[in-house]
Amino acid sequence: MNTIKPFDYPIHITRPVLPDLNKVFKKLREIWESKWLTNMGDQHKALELKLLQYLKTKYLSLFCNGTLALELAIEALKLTGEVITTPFTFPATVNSLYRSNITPIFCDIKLNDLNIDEDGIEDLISPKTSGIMPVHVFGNPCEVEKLERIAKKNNLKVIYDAAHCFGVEYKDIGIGNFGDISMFSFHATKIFHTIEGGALTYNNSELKEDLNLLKNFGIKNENEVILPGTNAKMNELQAAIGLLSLTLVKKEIEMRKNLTSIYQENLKDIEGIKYLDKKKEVKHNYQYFPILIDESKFNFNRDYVYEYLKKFNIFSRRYFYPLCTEYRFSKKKANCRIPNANKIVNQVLCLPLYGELKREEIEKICAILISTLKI
Ligand code: T4K
Repeated sequence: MNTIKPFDYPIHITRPVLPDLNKVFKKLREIWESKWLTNMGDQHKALELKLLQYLKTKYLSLFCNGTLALELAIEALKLTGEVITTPFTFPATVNSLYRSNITPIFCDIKLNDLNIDEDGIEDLISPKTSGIMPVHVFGNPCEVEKLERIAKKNNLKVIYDAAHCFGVEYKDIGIGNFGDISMFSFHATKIFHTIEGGALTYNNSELKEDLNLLKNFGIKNENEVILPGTNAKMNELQAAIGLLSLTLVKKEIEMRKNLTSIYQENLKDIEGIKYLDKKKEVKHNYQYFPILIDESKFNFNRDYVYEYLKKFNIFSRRYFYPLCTEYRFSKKKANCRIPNANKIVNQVLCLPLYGELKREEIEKICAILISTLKI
């Protein structure tokens, strides 16, 4: 019988980082006075400049969300046919391919970082392959150098889904510098957010104009519409929230780093529970804290623990269950071999992580998790 009492308030997987409301009012007043609400106004311009510096990238374009940004990246790079990607990701990654009439070809993942297995990619290349879309899962960078070599050798474009990677660096280089384009999500659940929003970063200056056209109906000027673009603009209120949240990111990352080490300390000797190792030469952002529960060593399987935590008012998440290959509209190829992804998808559990959490709350979450061993 467990004697630990449930939390008397819900502990969510995350909570948004919220700027001071007075500062938000001040920004709103500025916007109201300008009477400029969207279509690349002053807030938008200011945020683009700040993010270029923060993310240490050459070029950057803002969008109303990360998913549309991804779709427009695919269009800007003119990807067609097949794109090799991972089955272990949020629906947005592969849905952006389906929505662009591209068939995702699923490559297995690696057990050490849950990212696409770079060594499996070349076997999946066909005459129809136009690109690779790897995901830096949970903010852990893929092996970008290896991917670059594969892409170059096979003349393929690379779009990184860097939705979880705000502020992540590899060898002191902003993660958004790798590949042809990287997509960052600025959704409310991310360490940096604009409520909804996203950005693409890239090194090719020519993409800037194409992306501007694609996100603004293809309008070149008052007399010319030169391509069938859509509306994917970030508005001024979103950009203003971004400018304010950006000042909070450093502290949020610091707090999450401390909280992560409390989790690791409390869970380090528990047989059957593993967490991902810190990668060498990577500046992490501590966006998520995933653990892997191995049923053969731990008392229970991941789903049991997930439900058990709920009884204590703790809302962990099974990101990314189900695998993309299991969606009812998924076009899984008959020879799709993804044993690691099939194994991991039943083991991963993301535990609550956000700066406001207290040491005692994390210790209690761990104690409840460990208490399953005594059932
Ligand atoms: N690629 C990858 C790899 C991604 O993970 C994502 C998004 C994308 C692409 C697409 O980027 P965006 O188009 O979204 O910019 C959430 C987010 O909505 C989603 O952005 C994110 N990945 C995904 C991993 O997490 P859900 O379905 O888990 O959201 P939801 O509503 O269940 O929220 C999770 C928890 O967060 C809630 O239980 C409580 C807390 N929460 C949430 C919201 C919205 C709050 O406290 N306040 C809030 O306003 O997808």
